[in-house]
Amino acid sequence: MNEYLEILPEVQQALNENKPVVALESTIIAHGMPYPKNVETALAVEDVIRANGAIPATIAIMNGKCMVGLSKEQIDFFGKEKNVWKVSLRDMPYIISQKLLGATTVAATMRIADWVGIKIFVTGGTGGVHRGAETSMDISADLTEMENNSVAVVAAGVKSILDIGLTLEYLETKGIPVVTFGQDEFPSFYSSKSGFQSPLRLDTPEDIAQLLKAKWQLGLNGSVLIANPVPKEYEISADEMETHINEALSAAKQNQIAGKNTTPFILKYIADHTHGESLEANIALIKHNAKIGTQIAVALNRIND
Ligand code: PSU
Ligand code: MN
Repeated sequence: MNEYLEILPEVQQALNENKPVVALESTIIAHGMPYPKNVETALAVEDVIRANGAIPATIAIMNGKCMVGLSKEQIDFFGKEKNVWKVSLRDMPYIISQKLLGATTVAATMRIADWVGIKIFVTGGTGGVHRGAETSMDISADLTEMENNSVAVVAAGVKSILDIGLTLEYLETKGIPVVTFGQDEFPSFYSSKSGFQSPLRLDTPEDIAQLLKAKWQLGLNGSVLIANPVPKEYEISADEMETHINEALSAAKQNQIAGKNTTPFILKYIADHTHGESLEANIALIKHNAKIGTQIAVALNRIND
């Protein structure tokens, strides 16, 4: 395994000393936001994690290795470079053996984080069950991966480009707790509302850390989806987003977008058609997730000592 892993010294030291480490994905850098906002955001998110008492580890693939922790220069490189694959689990062996550049999705990032013992992973939004999945069978490997390893994910819910109801059903089937931080309703990324009740609610990072400790000590392996609503001042109403989402979905259909291109196409379409408003919300919510996620990582570290 070591043959395929490269851990940044700062991250390795934190792991050795049992200090809290928070994982970050790189698909959001390479495919989720335009340059230079993507790089600025990735670096700002790392700063939030440090300011709250943990070490950030942005994960990506290069030179045949899973990189756990990137330097500022490497983050800038991934943000600028055009030739970066979006790498989910099925793509990993190809990208690694061919020594290509890979930005890791939630699924691939979680798997790599799990290998090195990182317990908390922060992102913007995860994949899920797509609208129309009953005929397309498009269910993100992010969900199957949540069943397979014990890394908790902090996200602002799932975007309503997905079928939120089916996504919650799927998570229930797989035994994955879904906990919303500080409110009863499950959030939908741009909006704190989704029309769906959150299966669980907790109001402090300490309580969430206690839930994680109990789950894993009970031998209930698998992830926990921690939903952290977008800060109020950046929220875009679910009704307003619905119009953009429907347009994006029909554009995807017209352009015969399928498979792994579906999510990036829809995300880009929405970003292009909401005049930057959605990008600002996206940046604000991921920083907020980094803050709450780090507080959970620090609390978990304390109670596990
Ligand atoms: N949803 C978002 N922003 C993102 C993604 C999803 O709101 O950046 C990215 C993440 O990297 C996620 C991936 O893991 O898309 C899911 O892709 P797919 O639906 O093809 O599994
Ligand atoms: Mn898919």
